[in-house]
Amino acid sequence: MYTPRHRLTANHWGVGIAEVENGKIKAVRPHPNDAAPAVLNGNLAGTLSGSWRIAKPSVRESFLKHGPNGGGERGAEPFIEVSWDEALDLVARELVRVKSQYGNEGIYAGSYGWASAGRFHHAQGQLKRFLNVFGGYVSSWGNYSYNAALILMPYVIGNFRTQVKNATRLKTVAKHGELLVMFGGLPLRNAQISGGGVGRHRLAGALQECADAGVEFINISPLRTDAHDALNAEWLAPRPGSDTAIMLSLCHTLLTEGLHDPAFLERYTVGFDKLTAYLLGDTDGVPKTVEWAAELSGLDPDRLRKLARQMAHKRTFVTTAAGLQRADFGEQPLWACVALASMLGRIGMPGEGFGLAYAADSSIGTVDRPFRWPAFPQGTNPVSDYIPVAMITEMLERPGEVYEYNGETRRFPDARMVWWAGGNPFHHHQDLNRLRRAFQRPETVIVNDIHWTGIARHADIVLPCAAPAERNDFAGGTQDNALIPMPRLVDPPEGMLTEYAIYTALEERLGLGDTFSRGMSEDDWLREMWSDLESSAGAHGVSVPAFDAFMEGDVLEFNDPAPEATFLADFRADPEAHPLTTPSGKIELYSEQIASFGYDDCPPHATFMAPREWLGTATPDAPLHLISGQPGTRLHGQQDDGAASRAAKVKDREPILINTADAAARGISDGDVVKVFNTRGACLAGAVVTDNVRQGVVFLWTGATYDPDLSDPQHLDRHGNPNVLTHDLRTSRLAQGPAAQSALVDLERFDGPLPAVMAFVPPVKAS
Ligand SMILES: Nc1nc2c(c(=O)[nH]1)N[C@H]1C(S)=C(S)[C@@H](COP(=O)(O)OP(=O)(O)OC[C@H]3O[C@@H](n4cnc5c(=O)[nH]c(N)nc54)[C@H](O)[C@@H]3O)O[C@H]1N2
Ligand SMILES: Nc1nc2c(c(=O)[nH]1)N[C@H]1C(S)=C(S)[C@@H](COP(=O)(O)OP(=O)(O)OC[C@H]3O[C@@H](n4cnc5c(=O)[nH]c(N)nc54)[C@H](O)[C@@H]3O)O[C@H]1N2
Ligand SMILES: [Mo]
Repeated sequence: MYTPRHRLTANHWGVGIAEVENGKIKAVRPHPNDAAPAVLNGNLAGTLSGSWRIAKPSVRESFLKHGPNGGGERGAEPFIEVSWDEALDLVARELVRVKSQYGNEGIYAGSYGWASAGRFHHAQGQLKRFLNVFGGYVSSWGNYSYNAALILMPYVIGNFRTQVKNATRLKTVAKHGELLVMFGGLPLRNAQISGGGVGRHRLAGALQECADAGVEFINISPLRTDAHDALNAEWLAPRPGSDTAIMLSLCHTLLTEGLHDPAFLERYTVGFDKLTAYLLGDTDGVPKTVEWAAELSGLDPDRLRKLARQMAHKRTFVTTAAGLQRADFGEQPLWACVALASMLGRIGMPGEGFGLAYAADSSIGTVDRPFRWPAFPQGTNPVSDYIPVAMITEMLERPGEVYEYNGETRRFPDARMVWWAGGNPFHHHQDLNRLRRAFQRPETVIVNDIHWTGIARHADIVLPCAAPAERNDFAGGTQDNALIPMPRLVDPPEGMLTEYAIYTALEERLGLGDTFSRGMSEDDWLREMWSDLESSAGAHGVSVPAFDAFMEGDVLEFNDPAPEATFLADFRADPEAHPLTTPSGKIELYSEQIASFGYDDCPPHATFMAPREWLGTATPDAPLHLISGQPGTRLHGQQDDGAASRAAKVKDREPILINTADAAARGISDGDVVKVFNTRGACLAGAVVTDNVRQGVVFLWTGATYDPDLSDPQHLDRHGNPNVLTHDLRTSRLAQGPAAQSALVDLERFDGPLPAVMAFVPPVKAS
């Protein structure tokens, strides 16, 4: 048995030290350097050897018997276990067939998802390199996290990824700031993760420094716990979806009370005149007063007026959570936040201005890496077609039809084969009943996964793969300053392959020579990637240990290249020498380019538009606003059978937060199972009755493994996946981002016989 010299384990949620006994991970202890280790590490023990693990390559019964178009229903049929030879022959046969009938444009492998940390064994990187040498695939663009920001911000203030890298460090807020106003809070729950890995968690410490320095906090969010207790934050609980109105009313107050900064607006922005006309109501007859915003948000108008004055008189930093833009017209709160900060005139000053998506990633606003980490090279994709990532259902429903996106008119590809590795659309996508129907359309669906997740259950061919703790790799977060050894801790279950081994076997079957593997072993690649790192570190005057020493050693930390970064400090110092990458080189409070697209769902300046579903349109049938934020006990749907994830469940169901008054009105007590429903779907969840959530709002975490009861007319999800309830409309035609947070539901106590959760029972036919 393989015994590593030490037992570091890493994933997107940080580093842990594993206790291994008899070839199994018994427990994961926090790394001593990490002051705020993630509870998510608690899921690892057990999840690799539990019943949920995919044991063998498996093929959907009708597909195995009759081939593609051979009938049966994806997601409803059992699987038959087959040998690796059989499974890989089938995959090779389907690849050749689809390519010869439809070309590589017939293969969709956008394959969105978080997969696992690890620079080499990255599921999407492996799949994409393989398909690139096979002639390419239709890809996806953007993400579910902050798609509206990715598309909108280049018009307003510049590339969003650059903003994240250069984000104002919270350290400077502690030093210079006085007031931190947080739209959507800064939940530590979310800051457990950083994409690609995180050496140590810094947000709690950084906020503590602010609190110790006397910074005041205001949490504007339907959920009180979006600011943790140590911050002593004032809690303002608006209706979800009303933030743009709130921000515009703050702008209106600054303007009418002469508290704005005309010199800043003149020098650094364009379009303030157009925004002014809108704020004053010249263009639509509605002045954006605090009374107007109070009506929409449910907040007190006097409190809003006072807030505008506080922000003008104190050194203020404003943050807007990514969750706010995962909603109808999600572009608007981002733009309104920039407008508000521009009117305050303090952008580019240490500890002031604004920041977006803080807490969505542990490292934003706390640290950055000094140079790029090495990556497994993906090569180039000969197929240029792609879809905006959240249009997966529409792509499957409407091949060949046109859609609008970011100023373009595009056509959906005709995907005959779908290949997913390292992501789970039956976790991340909205309106899962509709997705399920759309998923019947492709001829062939291939999925690589570790567990029997929703996507694996909707495949034809399932390729099980080795998990991170079962392979040699190293982690490095895209926004973090640490490289972390990930030595293989335990052997994979017998007969399990790594994805690299899968593609190497396919390359041979398909006669691709060694174009995928270059004839190299996994270890060869790791060493080559390490030597790339030695070069890039060397170019920065940094030396790194030799690969073997690194893998046997501890976390390697580098210095933050800009520990006191202030976003846009250069631009503020000299806007001519450091123009923004926007069309005008300035902050665009009005965008001529967006105006030229003529989208009524994304006007050319920050605009309040009532969400399609929100408390303002609530009906007796759907009176409650459903928020579905990130779960504190796992990453999305990953390791949902792990101890930390299971411990939070109520009678095996995902917990749903219900306000005390809403629960009382329905005769619901803490610990009851409830049925949550609307016209799109229904699920069971476990009631947590609390005053921490605003009245009229219910909060159901994402990530309970999809578990539909197909005998129920609404395909009742027994486990509590909020995406059976969310709508599948986009933020707007500009970004075509997901808008999960705009959904109305109702709920009732579930008094029927409680069905067992079947999510962790493999859908495999006994042989
Ligand atoms: N309602 C609602 N929906 C949401 C959101 C919301 O706020 N509300 N948030 C959205 C956001 S921000 C995001 S980013 C998405 C996240 O959506 P996803 O990233 O799709 O969610 P995960 O559960 O992380 O899916 C990763 C999958 O990869 C598998 N996996 C892990 N490691 C490996 C590996 O090495 N190889 C292979 N082949 N598979 C592996 C896991 O088993 C899991 O099935 O969800 C979105 N969905
Ligand atoms: N533990 C854990 N951490 C995670 C993840 C995970 O799955 N588990 N996922 C990671 C990923 S991929 C991402 S993208 C980030 C996402 O990070 P965020 O997008 O910041 O996270 P959310 O939880 O979706 O939203 C943050 C908060 O916004 C509030 N909110 C929702 N709607 C509104 C609104 O209309 N107005 C106001 N004012 N507030 C609102 C909610 O109360 C919610 O708690 O989290 C990351 N962190
Ligand atoms: Mo995300």
